[in-house]
Amino acid sequence: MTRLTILEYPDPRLRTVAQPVDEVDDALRQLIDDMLETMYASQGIGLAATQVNVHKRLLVLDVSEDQGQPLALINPEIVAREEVCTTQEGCLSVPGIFDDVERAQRIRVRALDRHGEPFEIDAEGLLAVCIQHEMDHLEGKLFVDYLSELKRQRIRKKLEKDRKLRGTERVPERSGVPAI
Ligand code: GNR
Ligand code: NI
Repeated sequence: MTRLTILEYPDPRLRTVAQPVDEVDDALRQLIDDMLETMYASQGIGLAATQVNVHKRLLVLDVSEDQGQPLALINPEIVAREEVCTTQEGCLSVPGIFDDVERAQRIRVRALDRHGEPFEIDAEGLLAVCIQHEMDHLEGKLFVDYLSELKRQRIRKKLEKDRKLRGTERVPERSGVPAI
C-alpha cells in the first residue's frame, strides 16, 4: 500500500477532466487501495482520483462512523436527483476551508464496482453530498467554485501563504536528478 500525494488548490492539475476507465484490472484495484489508504490517513470521507493526479473516472468514499465501509465507484453517473440540501463542505485539496454548498439531497448513482460489475445505489444526506463533491473533482471542479470570486480569492491567498509557512511547496514530477 502506498500513500499518495494530494494536490492542493490552486494547482491547475485539479482542473483536469478525467477520462472513463476502460478496464478494471489489478492495477486499478491497487490504485483504489492506495486511494483508500490516502483518504483514511488524511481523515477524509472521500477522495477522487483527480486529487492524486490520476485523471480517471474513479472515486472512493467512506462516510461510516467507524470508517469501516469503504466504497469505490468507477465511471459513476447520477441517474436521478431529488430535493436540495445545504451542507458545510470541506476538501482535502482545500485544507482548512469550510463553507456551505447546495446539492441534491438524494441521488441514484450507477457505477462499476472494483470487479468491473455495474451496480446502482440510492444515496442521501452526507453520502449523496460526498458523491456529488467527488464527481465534481472528476470534472475539474472544486467546492470553492460555488463561492463568490471574492471568497475564492481570499482562500487562494490564504492557502498560498499557509503553504509557504509550511515550506512544502511541491515540485511537480522530480525526474530523480538530485537538486544542487
Ligand atoms: O473529507 C471530506 N469531507 C467532506 C465534508 C463535506 C462535504 C464533502 C466532503 S469530501 C472531503 C474529502 C474530499 O476532499 N474529497 O474530495
Ligand atoms: Ni474534495
